[in-house]
Amino acid sequence: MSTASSPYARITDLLSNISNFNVIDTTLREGEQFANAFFSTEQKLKIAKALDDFGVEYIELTSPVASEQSREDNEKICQLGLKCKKLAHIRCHMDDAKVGVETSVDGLSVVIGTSSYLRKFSHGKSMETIYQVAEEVVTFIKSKGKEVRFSSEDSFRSDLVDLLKLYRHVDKLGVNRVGVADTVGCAHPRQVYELIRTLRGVVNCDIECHFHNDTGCAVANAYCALEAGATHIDTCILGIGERNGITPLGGFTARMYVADKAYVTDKYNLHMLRDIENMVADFVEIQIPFNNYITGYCAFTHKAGIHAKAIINNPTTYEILRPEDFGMTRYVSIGHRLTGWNAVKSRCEQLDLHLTDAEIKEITRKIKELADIKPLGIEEVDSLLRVYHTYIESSNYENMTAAANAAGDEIKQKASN
Ligand code: HCA
Ligand code: CU
Repeated sequence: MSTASSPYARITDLLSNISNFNVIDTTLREGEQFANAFFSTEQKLKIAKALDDFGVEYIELTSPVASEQSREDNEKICQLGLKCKKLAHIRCHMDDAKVGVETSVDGLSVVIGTSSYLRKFSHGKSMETIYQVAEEVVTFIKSKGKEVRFSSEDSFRSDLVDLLKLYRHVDKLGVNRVGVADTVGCAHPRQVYELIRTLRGVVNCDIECHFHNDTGCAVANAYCALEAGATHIDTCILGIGERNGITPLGGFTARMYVADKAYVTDKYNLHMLRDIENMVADFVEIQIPFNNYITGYCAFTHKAGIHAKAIINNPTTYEILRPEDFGMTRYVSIGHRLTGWNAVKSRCEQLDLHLTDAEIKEITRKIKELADIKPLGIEEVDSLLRVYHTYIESSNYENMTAAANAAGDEIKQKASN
């Protein structure tokens, strides 16, 4: 039976852009809205360069009308000769557009609030006024030959009919992209899928999505948006941004790598991720969270005995991401009460200590006994194994239990000195 006619054949998802998407990293715009961010010119240049080397397709910069320094910094970034496209974020306002088109960016990311909250409590404009301003601003930017994206802030709390009408209108005016923004982080994947799929049927242009992470859905929402036909995803390094931020570049990369490893490893320089994150963490004075995707200190640490055993036999058993692909290394933690003798055996092999399985089981018993009082660091475990090995070799002890106990005593003694 041919694959095509097999009832089990994978159904080609015509809408999905899982293997065909662009990243718009907005660390230099949304990220600047993070509580601790105050990037110097030098820092901005370093971030822009690193993102370009990593391979993102676009970087978004702060509005040139935000401040004189912001405008100057944008110019400096544009002069770096980066491969990625540079965008500046502006309000949907002719004053901003007039300044924006005079700068060196490739395009302008225009945004206006469309939810009733924003229309009432922020800019106070009716939907009719929004249509008019949008038309004026988009037409003007296009006439100046710049790429233009039109986005609606708080899209998920906006009236669907109003929203689709507005997007269709700007699409007809020739925008390069429309943007959907979950400004308050309220959306969940199914909602995202439905809105983007509907929008895909309404506009011909590309679709950009921007997800805040207030309820922990920012990566999943980005993925679902691509499945439904979105083309561009906004990210920030470490997910920094307003409040608790947006889709993190690292987490998004992890998700997409699992979906299409060849595509993602080919397109992005994944080994750079850790350095980029460390750099930004340093600039904004935060620590990399322990549970950070890919680069969190325990992202590739395996602990429980049964996990460790399987990981040693075949890492794929408990690893969906290959640490080597990200320049990371795997670590099997053994100095604790959940340890197992297979992991201890593997460590002995690494240390070139020849012990029988029975001897290893005995020292594993000792590790568990010691670790019931306090977990042991890897150096302590290593020295316990070495001492035990010497004792076994010397045959000074009547049996392996006595050797293990003596080795344990020696390690305890060392620790208390
Ligand atoms: C903001 C607005 C924004 C804009 C997103 C976009 C949002 O915080 O100033 O331009 O698509 O989350 O709505 O970041
Ligand atoms: Cu935002």
